[in-house]
Amino acid sequence: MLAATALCLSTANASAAVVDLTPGSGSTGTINGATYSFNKLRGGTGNIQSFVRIQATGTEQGYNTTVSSNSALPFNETYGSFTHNLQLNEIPIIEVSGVDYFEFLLDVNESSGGGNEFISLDLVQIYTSPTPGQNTTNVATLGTLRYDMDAGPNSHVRLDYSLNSGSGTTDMCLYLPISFFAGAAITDYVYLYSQFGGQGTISGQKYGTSDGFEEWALEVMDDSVFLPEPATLALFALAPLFAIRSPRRHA
Ligand SMILES: [Ca+2]
Ligand SMILES: [Ca+2]
Ligand SMILES: [Ca+2]
Repeated sequence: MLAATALCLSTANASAAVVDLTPGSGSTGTINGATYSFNKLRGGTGNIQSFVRIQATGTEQGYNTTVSSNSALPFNETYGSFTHNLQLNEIPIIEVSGVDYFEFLLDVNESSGGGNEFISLDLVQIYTSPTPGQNTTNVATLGTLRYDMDAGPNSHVRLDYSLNSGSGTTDMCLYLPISFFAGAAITDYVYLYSQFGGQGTISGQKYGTSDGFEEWALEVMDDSVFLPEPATLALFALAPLFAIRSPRRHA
């Protein structure tokens, strides 16, 4: 399983990708096998459930975890019920053209006008681990790296808050093939680490961070599918089957 993951990452794009979502509807792009899209790949609306909020001025970074106090948060996360642990079997799965993806939503909040509405998403790394509640600042030790936007060249995504202004409206959707998680237990904890604001000002567009929090969320609909979806079980081999029978093994 480790060999398969390494192969997946090593065969990724050879050149840096800039996914520009600032044109709005219809904008989309792929970085290292993950799709960053302005629009949802599947219609409908459901219950949006935040799992991490990140806020700082200029640049910011952070990942989802559950800790006991604000001071225990590793980076620029916002303390409270909107920042917490997440398990693999809590993430909705979307099937597009025969490929199953985990779907993550991003809602950004920036100042409007003067170019401040722009914001860059500079890094996404996703780890899985049997251990919840981690708060290390050494992100590479969080667990098994499942996805790295910057594996190979340094890529980023450009966003414009003013296209979907307001808290609770989705500005970007991230789709990760569930095959990236092969060999994980379905109860493994998922850490989504992201960085924003690193592009600074480009042609008057101020990609640095301002105003309110950036929020990663899941959208759960009445008919959402989660692991262990029968069609996906083969990918997860023996580990998930064991986890299903012993869900508290890693608790
Ligand atoms: Ca900005
Ligand atoms: Ca980057
Ligand atoms: Ca912001």
